[in-house]
Amino acid sequence: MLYPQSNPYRQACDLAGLWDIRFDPEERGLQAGWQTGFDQGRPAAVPASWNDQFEEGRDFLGPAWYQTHFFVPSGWEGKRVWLRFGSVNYLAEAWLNGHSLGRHEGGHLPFEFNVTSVAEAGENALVVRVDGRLAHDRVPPGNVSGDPVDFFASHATNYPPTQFDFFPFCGIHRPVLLYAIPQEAISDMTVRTEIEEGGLGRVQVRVRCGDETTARARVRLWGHGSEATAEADFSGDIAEVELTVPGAARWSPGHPNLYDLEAELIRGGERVDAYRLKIGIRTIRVEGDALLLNGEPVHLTGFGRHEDFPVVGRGYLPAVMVKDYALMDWVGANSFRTSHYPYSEQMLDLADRLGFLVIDETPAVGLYFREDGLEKRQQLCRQYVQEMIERDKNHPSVIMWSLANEPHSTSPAARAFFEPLFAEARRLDPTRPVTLVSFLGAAEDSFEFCDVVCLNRYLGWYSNCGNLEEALPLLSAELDGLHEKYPKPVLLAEFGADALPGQHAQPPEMFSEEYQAEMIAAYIELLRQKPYVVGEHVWNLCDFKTAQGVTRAGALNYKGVFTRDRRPKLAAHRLRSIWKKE
Ligand code: BDP
Repeated sequence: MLYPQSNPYRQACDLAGLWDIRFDPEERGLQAGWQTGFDQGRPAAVPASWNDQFEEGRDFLGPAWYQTHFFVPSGWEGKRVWLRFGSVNYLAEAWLNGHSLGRHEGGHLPFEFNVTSVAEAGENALVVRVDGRLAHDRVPPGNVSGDPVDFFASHATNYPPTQFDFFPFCGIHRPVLLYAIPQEAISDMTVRTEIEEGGLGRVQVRVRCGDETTARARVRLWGHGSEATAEADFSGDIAEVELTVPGAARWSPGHPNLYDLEAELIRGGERVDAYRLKIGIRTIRVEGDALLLNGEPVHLTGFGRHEDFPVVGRGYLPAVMVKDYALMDWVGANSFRTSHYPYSEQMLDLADRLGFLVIDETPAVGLYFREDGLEKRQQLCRQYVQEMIERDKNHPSVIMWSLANEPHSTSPAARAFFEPLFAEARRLDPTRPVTLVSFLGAAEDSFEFCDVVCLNRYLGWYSNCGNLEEALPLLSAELDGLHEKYPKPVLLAEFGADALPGQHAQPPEMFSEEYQAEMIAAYIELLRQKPYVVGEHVWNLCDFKTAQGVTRAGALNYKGVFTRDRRPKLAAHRLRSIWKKE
């Protein structure tokens, strides 16, 4: 899915601002006809989570209704007009001027509606109903079954009852864009790159047009002293070209070289549409125990993280995004995982530009495999894989797809659940490794399908508490055993300890900044002795908001090496001294 952009053929406008919101705990809105608009709305910021904007909104998960009004800009007559939502958590249903536009399930991924026939020349009323409630047949699911078999003991009594360790923020979380495209328009582009020996870059571009077309596609690439152009007719709605770039400037974390690439639609010698992308020429593959970027082994240093900040919750906040890259750079990270859902498009644009490697993860966290609702959960997971790959396939920064985090099962059902998802991911994108992230023996059968074995381990924290001497040999033996069974590269995708900022202890003990720093450093030292380990991702970059529960003081997870307001703990300095040396 292409992000809306403005150029002589396309225009986009952002509907961000103060919308009206009305909570509907008794679910009267649909019957009362709020679809056409409602009274007694209060101002609410969009994009942002609603939870920390209102006293009674904190633990309210919906449904809530949003409304706003807008005018379609002049000059859009004769164009196709679309309305695009970057992310609404969790279930969204929208109406424009009382006409139903449709619904979308799942936060963190975009969806859009063609509103050409329902948008008015005058003022337009947009209404969105958002339902973020937790349910067993939603993904991620809630602990609603009440059956302790279904969830971690530690999350069993959470409030709100999540089946995952982060706050279930609700609302319109990313930009809502109204945009216009020509009647005949480019609807998708897929870019794949290869580098031949001798440094010749090959850039394959597949252009899709909204409908079958007799127009021609022209693709131009420029940058780093090169220029290339190719043209092709469409066959049906697809046109494919290949461009070659001698001596290509490869994209990598140290050298995030980007090229400009523009596809144009040409009819009778005239340009009728154009779309521009930034692309990077690079390859990524797994060979034996190594992860190869541009043919060279790469070792991942970095974090699992969250989109989370006080007051805005999970809302898009560009300044924090920029700050987080500055912190990751300062500490010497070269990568991160979008735990536990795809992040904003802008986050990936910056990763391309600043040179970070990204493991892009679907929102399938805390999955469980009881029969009840299983089919629906699987169908949602499939949808997420498709939507994520469609959205993010052209980013050079994205080096791997993660299909789930910590599925809760050792049952055979997990295997049957994941096998088709891996196949789907590989069908959609044969160029990137695919993985899922496992924990404590669960779903490890599915490692068979993974290109890289990714796992989360907390020995010295949740087990062998405070005793690293005991924990480390166990971890070491476990990693060796796992690698023997699955001879593939291994990434430790999470490890870490909670540290209360300002808490100190010598000798180090749990919850002190010293213990967190010691534990992280000791893990890294151990991992570096294993030639098959291709990376270390500390959990977490920053402290983040969780549901309330006995293991989460102040409803925060304190495993950040930075605080929630982005101040370094001792561990950040320690990491910097390790990673920056390299
Ligand atoms: C892991 C989860 C992560 C949690 C972390 C923790 O993947 O979401 O926040 O544990 O307990 O199991 O801190």
